[in-house]
Amino acid sequence: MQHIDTKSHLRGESLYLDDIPMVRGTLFGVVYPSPVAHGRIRSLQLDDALAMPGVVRILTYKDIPGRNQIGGIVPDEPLMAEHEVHFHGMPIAFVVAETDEQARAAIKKIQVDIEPLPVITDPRQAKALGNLIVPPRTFKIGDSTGAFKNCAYIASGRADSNGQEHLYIETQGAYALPLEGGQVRVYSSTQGPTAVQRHAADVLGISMSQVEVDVKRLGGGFGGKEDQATAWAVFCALAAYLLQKPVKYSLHRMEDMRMTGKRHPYSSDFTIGLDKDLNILAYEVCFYQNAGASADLSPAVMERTLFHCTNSYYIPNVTATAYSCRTNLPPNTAFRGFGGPQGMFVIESAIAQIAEQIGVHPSRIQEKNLIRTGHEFPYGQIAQSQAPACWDKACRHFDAKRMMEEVAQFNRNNVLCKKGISFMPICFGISFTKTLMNQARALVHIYTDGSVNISTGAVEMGQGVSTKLIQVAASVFSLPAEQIRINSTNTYRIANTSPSAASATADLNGKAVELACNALKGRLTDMASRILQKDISSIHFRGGQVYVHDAATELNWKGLVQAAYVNRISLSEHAHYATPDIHFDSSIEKGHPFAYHVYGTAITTVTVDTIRGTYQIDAVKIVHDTASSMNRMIDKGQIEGGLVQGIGWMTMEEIVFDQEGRLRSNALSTYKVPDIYSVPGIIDVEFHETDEDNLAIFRSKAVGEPPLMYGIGTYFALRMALKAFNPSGEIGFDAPMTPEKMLMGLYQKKSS
Ligand code: LUZ
Ligand code: MOS
Repeated sequence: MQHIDTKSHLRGESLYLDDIPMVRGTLFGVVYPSPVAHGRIRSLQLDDALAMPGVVRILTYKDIPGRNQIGGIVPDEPLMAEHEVHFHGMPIAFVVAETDEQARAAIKKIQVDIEPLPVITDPRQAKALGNLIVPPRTFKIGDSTGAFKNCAYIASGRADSNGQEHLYIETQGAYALPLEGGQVRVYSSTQGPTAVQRHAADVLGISMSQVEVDVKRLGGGFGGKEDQATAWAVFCALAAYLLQKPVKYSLHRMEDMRMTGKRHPYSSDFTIGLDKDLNILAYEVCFYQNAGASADLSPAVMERTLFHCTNSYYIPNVTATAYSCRTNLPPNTAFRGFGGPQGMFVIESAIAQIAEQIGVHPSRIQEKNLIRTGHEFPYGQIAQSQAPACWDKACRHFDAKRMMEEVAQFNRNNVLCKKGISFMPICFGISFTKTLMNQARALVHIYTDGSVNISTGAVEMGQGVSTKLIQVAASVFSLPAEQIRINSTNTYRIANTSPSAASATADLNGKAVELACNALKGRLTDMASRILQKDISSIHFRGGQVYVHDAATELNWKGLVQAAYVNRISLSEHAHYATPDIHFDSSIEKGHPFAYHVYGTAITTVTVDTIRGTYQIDAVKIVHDTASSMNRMIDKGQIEGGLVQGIGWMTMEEIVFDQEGRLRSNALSTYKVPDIYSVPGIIDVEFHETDEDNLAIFRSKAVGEPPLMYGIGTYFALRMALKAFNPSGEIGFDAPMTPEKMLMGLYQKKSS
């Protein structure tokens, strides 16, 4: 089935937040952001701004009727600064005017006097000062200290990975309307409608039952709207509530880039130990996460870093510690992979380092240590592994041996260009790491004309979840997809939703839809059995027709639905799904947190221009563990898109903050994302299809985040090419590998 939005996207007819027809009298809000990264507010001068044409009101924290607080996990994030500012871009005031332009002109007239405080942007420095968001956590299996004594090879080092701007095409924004009786309706470009509802209620000092949040679709989220869509929505809700007028705020790109958090940069130290047969015996790692100025989702992101610190490998002795460090950057947040990629980058760096030391290709070590079914992850879950199967299939299907030989031969024959090849196995756990979040609900109505209408907590952000949900209903009812519609995501229809995140949205909401549809189907089957005077077990639905065994009857879907209505049988169902069998005990850091894992292997080849430091990615060849894909076209799109986003993070996307905590890479002129010219020449995706029994919807494994981590392979392929030119250069592990860094590395001399 084609993505249901294909036609409307192509024709520009899909509706986003900015396309919602505006009600007469709508006002426009703009945030006044802090001009410094850290300081004490001495005075705030609003009079000049208030005198500007069209300005209706300027809100500060003093206008908040409820709590000035939007922290999701830790209550450490005010909606608007009170006496201190903690990052450049932190909201101080909200200007409301008759037009967007007037509001934007007015913020230029606001004057704030801030006594500067020291600005910290480095997580190690923050840790040294004791500035932690939450206490550190350690995952431990075996005895790493003892195991190092039995190692033939040991390597230590440091690995750094930078942040990443989400760059959803649709910027953040919201539109709020006052309703009667102190209620508000908020249209928000959010992955988490319930988070918006909860915080809006809290800030306004009203109940959640008074806040309706509605989401049609997003023009991309990537995690950037899991937690950080909330502020803008709450600003609009607050202004609409106080002024009793509709209020809209749609962020400009540079505002969005400056004020919102990004993927967490990490700085990490590792030690890895191998026996003489290249078995990894021990691994110790310490992660310094740059959380930014408040917690946001950082503790959860840090947790997932620990879960994925051994990537796709079995290591019997591991000690992994993570610090979430408070700095004066915008609070960093969820980004596709959610800390997992950062953890995986470090173990891959460790393997690359020790491979260099031993003088083998890293793939020898990687292959040798792939996790197998029955092996235990450091957090206690026992693997049901497709890692060796994906690796072997990739080697066979793409003839990895020949690819390796071709690279070696090319490098023997060329000086001006060098090639590199890397292998990147992935392993990603599916479920929110916070067990309670793994629940979802669906509401399914069948109308008397036979048409079907579905509501769930899933947010469509381009990933195709709506299409998959329709597939679920169409399959259970055996109806053509056109007969099934999917509603906007709305907190009045579906309550207490988890955000659309963690790659789990289709699984959780799909299972709820399946349960609801099966309940309805049961009632309709019963009805058909009474009408046709046949045994229930003989009744089947096929293509909108009722069958008895294999014979079509006179009764069709619509007739059956009408009969059910006449007989006063409910044609609506609300179902609840909660992932079974998952649990985690954080007091011992052990459990079974994931419904299942997704595996895969990417083989990447690159060519580096050794004069210029520029490079191209020749090919990325992937075997991806889909189990039984329910939509190959959508899944392939996620795999290709995830890969390219991961490559961007590892190669060209370079976030730069200056010493004062100001974002210098604050526009598309200074922050480069992959375009059609920089994507791999070849992307070859082979589905690893199995009929393995799993907890995925229709056994079709989650696909949202895992493919991003294939992009890490590009970093290491580039490094191999660099080393082919300059074997003795000590270049460290510091992503992204921009062409500039590549050039420096190519001509770097060994220091000694
Ligand atoms: N969000 C979240 C996530 O709240 N918990 C998670 O475990 C998660 N994992 C991936 C992406 N978003
Ligand atoms: Mo996400 S990083 O699954 O919002």
